[in-house]
Amino acid sequence: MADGEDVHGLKGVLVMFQSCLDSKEEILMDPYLEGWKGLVRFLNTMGPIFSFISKDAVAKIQIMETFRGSEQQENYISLQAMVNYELTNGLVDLKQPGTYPTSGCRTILRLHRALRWLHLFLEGLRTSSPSSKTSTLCTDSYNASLANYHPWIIRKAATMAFYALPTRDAFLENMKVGTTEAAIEMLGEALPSISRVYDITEDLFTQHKLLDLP
Ligand code: 1Q0
Repeated sequence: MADGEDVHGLKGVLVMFQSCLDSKEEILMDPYLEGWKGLVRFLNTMGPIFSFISKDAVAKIQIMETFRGSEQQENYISLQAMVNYELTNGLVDLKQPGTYPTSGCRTILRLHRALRWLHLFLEGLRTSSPSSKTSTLCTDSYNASLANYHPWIIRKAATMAFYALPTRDAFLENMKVGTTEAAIEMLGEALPSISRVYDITEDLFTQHKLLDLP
């Protein structure tokens, strides 16, 4: 990260996703997890009503950090290395939950699905009109992505919580990049890298038939 860049603003977080991609277009685990940690910090500023969401995200980040701190850390240096290592060694429950409820592959798959929500939501925010409601933007992006993988009770709790979201202008201001216009411009610059990370992961998981891991 360049000197003087604010890691606490949304820009710093989105830049993390940009720096995930190495020269071979593999996704590096550490900046990927840093990106998620930054997003969780944002979520935590929005009030306790979102804590059931941030707790789940934190639990998943911790699973991955434990792999990165273990003797197998090199096998988790990138998403590609992880898929290769876990599949070669039979460390993933492919059809039903069993011996490996916290495999890296199934854990990253959950975050990967949430990244789709994030992209849709921020893109919605970027292209919204000043009178748009964040709860509607958030519900629409959730219904078009993550909701498809959640049981009714979680969908209900999530959509209720969305009513407590800050307004569009407060959101754009919380990004800490200056004016509303500057925040919108920043989103336009940063969103393509989120989409790139999403697409590469989607291809990787499709190629190895990992998109439905229990
Ligand atoms: C801004 C509002 C945040 C809305 C987040 C949308 C996601 C709703 C997800 C509801 C998840 C409920 C908790 C449990 C879910 C698990 O069952 C599920 C599956 O895991 P498993 O192990 O049971 O198979 N887990 C997931 O689907 C993962 C969910 C991770 C969500 C991570 C969300 C991180 C949010 C970041 C907020 C970013 C705000 C950015 C904008 C800032 C602008 C100033």
